[in-house]
Amino acid sequence: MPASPATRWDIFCNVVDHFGDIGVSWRLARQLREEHGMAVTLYVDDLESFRRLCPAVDADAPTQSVEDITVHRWVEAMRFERPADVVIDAFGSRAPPAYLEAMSKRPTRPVWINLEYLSAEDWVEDCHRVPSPHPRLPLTRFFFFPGFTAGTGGLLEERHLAQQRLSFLGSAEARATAWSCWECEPPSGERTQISLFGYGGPSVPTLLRAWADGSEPIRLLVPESRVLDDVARFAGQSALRAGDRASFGALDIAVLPFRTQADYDQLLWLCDCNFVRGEDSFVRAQWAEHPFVWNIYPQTGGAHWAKLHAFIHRYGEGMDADAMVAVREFWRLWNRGETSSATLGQAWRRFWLLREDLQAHNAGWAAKLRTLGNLTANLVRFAVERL
Ligand code: TRH
Repeated sequence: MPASPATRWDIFCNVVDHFGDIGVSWRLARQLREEHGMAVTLYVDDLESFRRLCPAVDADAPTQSVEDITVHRWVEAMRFERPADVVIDAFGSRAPPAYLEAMSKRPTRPVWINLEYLSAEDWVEDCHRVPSPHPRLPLTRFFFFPGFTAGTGGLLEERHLAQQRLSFLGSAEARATAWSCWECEPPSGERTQISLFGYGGPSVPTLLRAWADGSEPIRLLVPESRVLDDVARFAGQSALRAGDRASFGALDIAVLPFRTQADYDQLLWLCDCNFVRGEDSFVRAQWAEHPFVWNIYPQTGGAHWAKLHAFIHRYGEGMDADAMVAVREFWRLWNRGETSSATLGQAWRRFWLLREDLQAHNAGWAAKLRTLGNLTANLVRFAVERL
């Protein structure tokens, strides 16, 4: 049920830290524009983070058009245009009071959505699409939750992503081009290719030690990010940067530049195993279908553990019991900051022994997730019903 192309969407994105807030907001904005023909404006308070994953962004421009999306640097004292038909507060962002006042004065009130963080916990279904009236203004904001079940908004996935992945993997030329864009030699011999993106912590050098001492040749590909500090510590260096290479026993390390989201997708498709984090890379690893390891965003008071276990529980449905134990154990140690190389190394070997089972399970898991429809299409349907 496509909305009129004139439908205007404003997305407010306050970058709390890292890249997930803007990563998801940007993906959503592009999909709304490209696949649904919406007129999209993105308000972002940190253009520098945005520029990292989309180099076309000018971090100094107060207003610009990027891929046919209007991007405003969101600063406190700013004048807003007429409020849009649909307004999205992304991940705890709050459209400013002056904008809300203007929304409340529109003859047709905008559809106002609070796009929430991703979680596999049961309570999400109870809160999805729930209205929350503004305490003072005649406005209602609706909670919209991404998720892994039919009672949620689903996950972001571009319409042609699955097909693009298959074409990419079927083309030796496309794969070779991607390796060279990452400034890497294409894989040779039997080396396992692993990508590493995470928050860092003691389990990083611990696992690298286990890999270095192991018998399986591994090439570890690390895009420039926070985890690099721990990789550098393991390598005995004060810092590492894109282009650096190091070898320790069975382990070769290649530090990669941080590239666009589309390039990062290709890296996930190319690697045999992907260590991911947060929200967006975690979802992209699921579309990549290779075995993956999730470094969950750590929350104060340890609230993330319930989230981690809720996901493992859902993802593990239909999984072979041994594989389920191996995933739970290895992910738990990885997130806990395990410092025993013997313990973490053993958990890794158990996990990696089951890689073929995990790969097969992941194909079924991705297919199951696709049946939920994607988050953007679900959001459009929700908004159109209320316009
Ligand atoms: O950066 P993150 O840690 O973001 C987090 C999460 O969203 C978390 O839930 C939230 O609470 C916190 O931010 C504030 O991890 P995430 O979500 O995986 O986002 C990383 C983005 O970076 C993702 O869109 C992929 C992108 N990326 C690139 O575009 N190029 C790259 O080379 C790499 C490594 C990542």
